[in-house]
Amino acid sequence: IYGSGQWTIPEGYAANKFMKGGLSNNHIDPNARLCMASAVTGFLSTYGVDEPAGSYDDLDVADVVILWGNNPAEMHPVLFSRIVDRRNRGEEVTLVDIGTRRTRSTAHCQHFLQMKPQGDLAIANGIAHLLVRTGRWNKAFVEKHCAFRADSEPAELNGKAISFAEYQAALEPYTPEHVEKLSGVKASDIRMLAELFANPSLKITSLWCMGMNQHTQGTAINNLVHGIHLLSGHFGRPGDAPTSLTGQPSACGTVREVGTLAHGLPGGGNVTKDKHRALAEKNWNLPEGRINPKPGYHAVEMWKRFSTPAKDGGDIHTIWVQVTNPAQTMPNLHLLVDPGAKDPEKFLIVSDVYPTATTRIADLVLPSAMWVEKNGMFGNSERRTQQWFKMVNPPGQARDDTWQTIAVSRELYNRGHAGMRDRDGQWIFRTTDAKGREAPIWEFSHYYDVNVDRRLFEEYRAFSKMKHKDLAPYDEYVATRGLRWPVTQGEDGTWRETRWRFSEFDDPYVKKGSGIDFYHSVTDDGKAQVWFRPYVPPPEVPDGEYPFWLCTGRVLEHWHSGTMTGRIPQLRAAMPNAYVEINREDAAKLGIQDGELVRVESRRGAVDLPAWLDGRSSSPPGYLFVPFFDERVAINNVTLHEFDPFSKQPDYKKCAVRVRRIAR
Ligand SMILES: Nc1nc2c(c(=O)[nH]1)N[C@H]1C(S)=C(S)[C@@H](COP(=O)(O)OP(=O)(O)OC[C@H]3O[C@@H](n4cnc5c(=O)[nH]c(N)nc54)[C@H](O)[C@@H]3O)O[C@H]1N2
Ligand SMILES: Nc1nc2c(c(=O)[nH]1)N[C@H]1C(S)=C(S)[C@@H](COP(=O)(O)OP(=O)(O)OC[C@H]3O[C@@H](n4cnc5c(=O)[nH]c(N)nc54)[C@H](O)[C@@H]3O)O[C@H]1N2
Ligand SMILES: [Mo]
Repeated sequence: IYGSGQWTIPEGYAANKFMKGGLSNNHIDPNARLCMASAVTGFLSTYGVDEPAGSYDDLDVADVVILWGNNPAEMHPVLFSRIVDRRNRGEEVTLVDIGTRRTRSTAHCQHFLQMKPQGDLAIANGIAHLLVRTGRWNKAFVEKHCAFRADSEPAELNGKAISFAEYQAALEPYTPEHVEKLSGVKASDIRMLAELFANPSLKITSLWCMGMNQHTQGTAINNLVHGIHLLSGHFGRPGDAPTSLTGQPSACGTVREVGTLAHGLPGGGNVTKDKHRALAEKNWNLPEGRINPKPGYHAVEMWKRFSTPAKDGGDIHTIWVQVTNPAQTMPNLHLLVDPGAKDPEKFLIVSDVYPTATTRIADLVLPSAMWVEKNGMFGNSERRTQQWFKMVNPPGQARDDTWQTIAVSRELYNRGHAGMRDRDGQWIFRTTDAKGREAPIWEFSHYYDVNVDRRLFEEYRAFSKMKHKDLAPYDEYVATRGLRWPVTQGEDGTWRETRWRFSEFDDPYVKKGSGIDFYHSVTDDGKAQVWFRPYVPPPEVPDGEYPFWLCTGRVLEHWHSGTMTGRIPQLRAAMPNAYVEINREDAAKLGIQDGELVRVESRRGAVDLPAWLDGRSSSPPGYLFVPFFDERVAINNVTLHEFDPFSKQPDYKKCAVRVRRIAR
């Protein structure tokens, strides 16, 4: 199964249980591998547990907000308004934009630091270097709450412990002048950033999204940004937080918490750990040993093996795609999901609400109900779980994704598949009504006789205590606008959410008197890890043949592959087609006019599209940007699929291309 951060929590939970608990098959991975995987490995190796400690409340009180290569004016517009609107109320907030191009977000920032791709690694090390060299790191905080770490041989996610002296020595070369050479950001701006972090009276929030995660050093740069917050003590007070922003509505809730990654189990479990498999087998009432201890293939590997003929080792024969459009959004499409053709020996099932690049090459299309046409739950960036009820009926034969999974499971059960039975011989999705009778939820006409979401969520909730991600009962979410975990019950029976995790004043799991307690520490001593990670150059760098950098990403009007937003006339009219953002100087040199059709070509593929000069955003000379929403312009034929060694997340933000006019 290739799933999604746009799955509802019950959808992902049902698919995960069906695969890992039913079929003993761990080959289930979501599109969030392309999106949040590096944030996950960053949190795990820093704090021992996934997801941000802070919350959106930080944005109401921070004095400084730093954007590490993201464009929230277009990608998180509501949240970004929440920050900049503070200025209308007479509040001061300093915004710093570190990016490879000027965007609509830049226009609201006091500082714009133009960096080279991957320069972020050098910048973060430059800040740490200055804090240490000038003796202005937060010694009390570090002494009490931090330990130091660096890469191990062979490389493992948790690396090896190092001393402060070793950390200091490793940072030695990252002087502001050296960092300027590596990153392109002026030495004076590196000093300016270090001054901000050295000032204990400021409250600083860092925000990031795909610039840091879609990175072959994605885990490393996540570690480094957490590291400067920890080193300077800008952590754990309202307004002081390193906060990774999530892209999809439920990449946190469904992927990271429900554990729908190829190694995951609900509640933050890992299939390789005996204790975690045992807990899942107990909660699911499965015979011992049902869950396979070997992680399945991550997204890139899964698609490579699907696109490779069986005789050449392509051992994935069937993929069921739910709520995602890989024939447009996987990288290096010629290699991974050729949108033009599919091996006829292989079988592709696609659940979607509209015709897409992926349904076009599918062997079987399952029409699906959209969010307003079904019950659902999502979990967002700030650990908030939310619930909604269906508002309208789905048209025609469109069905809930959860129902599709359950109906297939039931059919396998009917045919005697042993995996669809629990330890007592009962169907793994057995659901009873208020009178205790089995509800025939495998028949769509009876699916809403009971609330299947509530039934699945209550089962799932039993996993949430393992990593202190405690969830409230389903009905609590019906009564609120959502609750941020851990949600704990007071003596009076009421449920209380947590806004600042690991901070004693707000998190009930923090040891009393400790102030801050990283209670899932990888070193089991309540400490977080401050990492040293070196600057490493990007995987592909422009040369004489392919002299330009290409960055890809998004625009305000469209959602990813545009299957939904492209069908809304106003949005289509506002942003009708993809374009290449090119600097006026480069355009003049190449004789390219605004709006003229050009070819953008890498070692992997080429696309033709119009040039846009002085558009809403601007790239410096030598840099291009192309959005990926337009199905007719398969820019992912051009992008790289090189990925981070720990997170397996590919880099869509930088590769080498050439651009030229198309002769007419
Ligand atoms: N309107 C709209 N909003 C969306 C989405 C959408 O499709 N449409 N999608 C959602 C999803 S799932 C996601 S993941 C988010 C993405 O949200 P963002 O990450 O904010 O947006 P992108 O356009 O993917 O990222 C482009 C930025 O990457 C930066 N970048 C390039 N190279 C580097 C580098 O080497 N290092 C660093 N640090 N930065 C670099 C550039 O400065 C560039 O502006 O948006 C979410 N919001
Ligand atoms: N070049 C480039 N490529 C990228 C990225 C990039 O920055 N650059 N970013 C990557 C990232 S961060 C992400 S998150 C991915 C996103 O990539 P995808 O997930 O592939 O893109 P979407 O367009 O969101 O696809 C969601 C699909 O689900 C369908 N759908 C909507 N609602 C439902 C439903 O309720 N049920 C079902 N069954 N289907 C539904 C939609 O019609 C759509 O086809 O793209 C990745 N690809
Ligand atoms: Mo994403």
